[in-house]
Amino acid sequence: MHAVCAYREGREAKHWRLEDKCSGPTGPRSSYAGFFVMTSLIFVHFLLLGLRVIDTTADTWRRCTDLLPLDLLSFVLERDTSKLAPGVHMKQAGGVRGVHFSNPHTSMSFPSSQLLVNCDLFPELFSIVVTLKVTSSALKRNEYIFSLMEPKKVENKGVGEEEEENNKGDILERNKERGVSGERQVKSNVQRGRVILGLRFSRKRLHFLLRGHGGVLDHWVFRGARLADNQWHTLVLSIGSHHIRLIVDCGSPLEIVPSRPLPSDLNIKGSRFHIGSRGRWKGLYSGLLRQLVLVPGLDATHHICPSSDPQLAVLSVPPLLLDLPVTGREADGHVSSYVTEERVSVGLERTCSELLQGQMWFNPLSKGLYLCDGTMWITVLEDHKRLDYVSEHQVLSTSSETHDVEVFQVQGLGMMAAMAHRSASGSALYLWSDAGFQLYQNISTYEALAWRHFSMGKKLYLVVSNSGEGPDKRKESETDFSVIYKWSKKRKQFVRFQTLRTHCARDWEAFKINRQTYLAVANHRQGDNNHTIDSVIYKWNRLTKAFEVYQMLPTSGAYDWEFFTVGPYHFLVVANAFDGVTTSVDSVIYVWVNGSFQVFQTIKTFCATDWEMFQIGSRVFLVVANGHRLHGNGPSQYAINSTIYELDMNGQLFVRFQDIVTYSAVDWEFFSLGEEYFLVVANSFNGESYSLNSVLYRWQGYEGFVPVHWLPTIGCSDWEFFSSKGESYLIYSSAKAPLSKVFKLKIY
Ligand SMILES: [Ca+2]
Ligand SMILES: [Ca+2]
Ligand SMILES: [Ca+2]
Repeated sequence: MHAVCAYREGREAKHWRLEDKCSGPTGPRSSYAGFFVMTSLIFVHFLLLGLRVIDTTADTWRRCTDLLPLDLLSFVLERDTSKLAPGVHMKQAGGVRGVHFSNPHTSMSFPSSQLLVNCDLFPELFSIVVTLKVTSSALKRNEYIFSLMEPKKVENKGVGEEEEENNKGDILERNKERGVSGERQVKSNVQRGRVILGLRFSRKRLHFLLRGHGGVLDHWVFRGARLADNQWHTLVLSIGSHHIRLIVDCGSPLEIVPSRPLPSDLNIKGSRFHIGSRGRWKGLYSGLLRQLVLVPGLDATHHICPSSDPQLAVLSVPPLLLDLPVTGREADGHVSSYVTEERVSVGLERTCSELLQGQMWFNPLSKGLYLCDGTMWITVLEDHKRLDYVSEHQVLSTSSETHDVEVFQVQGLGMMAAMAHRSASGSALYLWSDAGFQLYQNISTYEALAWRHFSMGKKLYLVVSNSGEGPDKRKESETDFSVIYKWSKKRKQFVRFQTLRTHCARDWEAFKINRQTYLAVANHRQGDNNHTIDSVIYKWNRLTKAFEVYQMLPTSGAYDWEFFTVGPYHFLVVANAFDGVTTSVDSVIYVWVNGSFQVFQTIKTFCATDWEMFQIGSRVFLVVANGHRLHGNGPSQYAINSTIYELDMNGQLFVRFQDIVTYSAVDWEFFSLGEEYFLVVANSFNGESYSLNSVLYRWQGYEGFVPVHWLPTIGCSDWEFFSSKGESYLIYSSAKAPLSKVFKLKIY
């Protein structure tokens, strides 16, 4: 039989679709919440006065600066590793892989704000690295390698971009007279949006397009580049305010000096990247594309050239295009250079596995050279101190699928992981050793959903929530409960301590306020379909030596509690997933006032499954994992924004800081390595497949988080970060396969 909670999810899905058309959250309830926001805000206004104030300047345009190289091709191809996007095909030429586009599919397009986050002005200096193979059919057409398009507008724009197709001179600069005179191109009742920036082929020539002063699209043509010869080529195009320089296959540069400086205020707000097209059939790139990297803020030439294989010089190539078959290129007669090249890969990131044992990796940005020993990269040479990479450390077979992992330290014994296993055969505790996690203790659970550890004094406890059927298929009321276990130093085991009645509890949170210990349970659902129920705060009673009900808080399909403290103030946030009708419900931030939690702020969420609080310097952030969204009777939407909020001390509110597209996200994990900050998201489902990448994001300062690693996962249910003996690790659990994986993180 299915788990009670998991099984009902299927039923819920149908149910939601049926009832979603009726109504959303009702008016009275919203204003009720609003009332509390108002009153508590006035109160908290005074509370927060003593806190440090953040200087927020929201009115000026922000320039995108200090960014890492942005691998545009990986960004679109790595969203789902289980299959290629429609309209994208992997092809091989000369033993080298590239992708071919058969239609301008939307999956090859994304808002620029996903990579250039929280900034509006394109970097003044940047470079573009492309490895491509142009086919002969490109010779007569205009084909876009990539484009950055303005948001769609309905109004008539008149003068501006059009199909500039004439080419005068070897290197033609500023073909603008056509834009000004507007002779052939005034066909633009622009509904499709205009090119802001683009790289395209037409008639054997490479064109660089940039929307410049006065909204006119300037374009520059590199005529002598000789790219259309059916061979692989790697281009580095470097753009500064006074130069546009093209280097082909690490050869001598072709340079254009614009007659006036390029615009420094290129506004990209609302724009979209299109890879291999400009978002429509006309202009679709017909050749093969292997590498496409945007490098903001610097000329990447010296990171790539000189190269032992200049036609295929690498800054960053999508993983699925990397595995070259051993045969193929030998036919080119470069056996010796082939061997050299294959033993030393070049690029931004790579996972070291048994397959790559003995392989060297040169990272051109850090100028570091590494050797794969079968599990991790050993440093051979290094010139830079901020590199990081992720390698698979352990694949842990578990007795069943897992809903949650909890990692904690047991004094005198070591690091432990408690896993909430789905099967009725129970859950397991694992003990960490250098080889990884080993089974330590089995604990009877009934379709466990969540574990949480906490301590009181020197005593260690664990609490687990059960949701399902017992071994005798008893009624759920007999198995829908949570159990607290206490660590016995004598027996070196966890032993049963207290039982609490819960309702398909999705999460336990433990915290202390004024040296009192509290537990908060997220009751997800009672009975078959009752989601608007109370979740409960329990308080430890020192006299009775038990947890007792302290406060009830109304929740809607609660999935997660997150407790945190800012200065002297204590916050508790609930992730509300579903109210019986819709997933579009308010999640609530509570603040501790006079001995109880009161509403501080409500935030609209979409099947919220997790909140994670983190601090960077004095800044306080909260990120929500949004699971999915419903549109009327239509199918659920799983690719939706999860949002990072920042506490604005002036407004005493959490305000939107950054949206990140996630795929049925179920967990966020924040951690720091050295002086760098990371977030990893558990993407669990994209509407079709459970095999998809979880994504690791790195804090880029002002701009927020940008994706830096894609970690393949199956039905990812949880990420946890931990460190041991100076090494840092991430573990993920799978709700769809009986395995968990430990990854090792490295930073220099
Ligand atoms: Ca966990
Ligand atoms: Ca959480
Ligand atoms: Ca987690």
